[in-house]
Parts: sequence; structure tokens; C-alpha cells
Amino acid sequence: MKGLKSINEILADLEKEGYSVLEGLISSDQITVIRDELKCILADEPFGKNNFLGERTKRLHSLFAKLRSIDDLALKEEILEVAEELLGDVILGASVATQIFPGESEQPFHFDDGIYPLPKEFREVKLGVIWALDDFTEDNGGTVIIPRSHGKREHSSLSDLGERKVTVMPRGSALLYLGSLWHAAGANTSGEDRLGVILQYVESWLRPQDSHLISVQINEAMNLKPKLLGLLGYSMRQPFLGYVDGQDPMHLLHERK
Ligand SMILES: O=C(O)CCC(=O)C(=O)O
Repeated sequence: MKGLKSINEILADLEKEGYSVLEGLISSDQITVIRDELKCILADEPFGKNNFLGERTKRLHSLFAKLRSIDDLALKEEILEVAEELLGDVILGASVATQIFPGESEQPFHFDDGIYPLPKEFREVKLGVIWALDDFTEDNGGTVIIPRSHGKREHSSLSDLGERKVTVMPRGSALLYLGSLWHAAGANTSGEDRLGVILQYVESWLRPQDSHLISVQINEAMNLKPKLLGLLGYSMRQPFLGYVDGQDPMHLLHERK
């Protein structure tokens, strides 16, 4: 799955396979900036405390409160277009960096929209994006997916879901996957750590996993691009969801300026 894909090709991949890999989306310089900033903050973070979070994995949550270099990832046009085509009006759900160190074992398989108490047959409500800030390889923790396992939230036995596949992709690529696709962070048997950033887009009536409106302070919010503000929750879903004092939350920011 290489080369530039059209929005329709990406949507067709998602419908058929449950995922799509897009390569070469960000420049090497941009990767270096994001990687350096994240690694600097992650250096002081502890390892996870269980096998889901990973005892040899470091995570950084609430990214929009901590660094500005990822704003462009969230606003990547092709990805937003896919998210909106698929889900309609969207906001950002979780934003988390995962740094997987040598010695980490495979994470338990899961699907991301399992956090919502939806009926098992419910439509897709979430698009996950895992940005590779290092090359993802067979042995350094490249995300393991089960192609075509989307829409099978009910399944209890992993072996029924089909063959697993490690996402091998060069840094600067993004793995797009549906919220019901079964996947896991891979084991890292290499000698190097692997850094990725997960950004999720969800239908805008759902509570976002990461409470951006609390973590991004209002003074900081006033400096952000309007589209990003909308994705962080400074927006209304029509006809009447998410207001402040009965008005679009953007009024609040304009009043403060
Ligand atoms: O970092 C990855 O490759 C995937 C991690 C993941 O799926 C999770 O932490 O929920």
C-alpha cells in the first residue's frame, strides 16, 4: 500500500480492510522537530504499570497542552477529509505518544471504540491515526493489526478474526484505522525504541477520551488555529450541543481577546 492515495482509495481501504497506510505525509525536518520535543518530555515519564500500558513503554497524554509541533498532524488535510467523509462532524478523541522500548512484549489486542458503551453492531464512530516518528518494523513494536476485523466487536476468540499483520512503514507515514479494528502495539525485540503518536477523530457528539478543554488552558487556546480549536471542542454540533452560555464557545475566546 504505497504512494499517494486519493481520498476515495483511502475510504475504500478502510471499508474493505479496516485500515489504510499513507506514506510520506510529513517532511523529515518536521519529524525531527516533533520527535525531539516528544523525546525530551518523555525522558521524565515513567514506564507503564501493566501489560496494556506496557511495562517497557512510555506514554504522554494530552499532547495539545504540551507541544505545538503536533498541531499540523491533527490538521493534516487528507486525513481530516477522510475523517469527515467517514464520520461527519468530528472532534479529537485521545492524543497520546507511545514510546516502545526494547524488551516490551505485545500489547493485548483491543479495538479503540470499546471505551464507549455502544451496541456491538453500531456504525463506526472513530478513526484512529498512528503517526510513525520512527520507521515501524517487524521487530521494533510496529503496530499489529488484524485486517478486516472491523465491525466484529462481538468476537471473543482472536483466532477467529483472521491473520495478524505488523504495520511496517517508514517514519513520516500514518496508519489510519477504524475504531472497531482489532490491533495492538507490537513487541519490541530490536535494540532501539520506537516512537509513535496516536490521534483519534470521533463523531462530535461523543465525549472525547482526552479532556482537551480542561488540559489546554484558555490563554493558550486563544493562540491556536480556529480549525484546531474546533477539533479540541471549541465548537458546537448542530443544532445545540456544546454551547457556552447558549452560544458557540468561540464567542468566549473572541470576548477575551
Ligand atoms: O502504539 C501503538 O502502536 C498502538 C498502541 C495502542 O493501540 C494503544 O495504546 O491503545
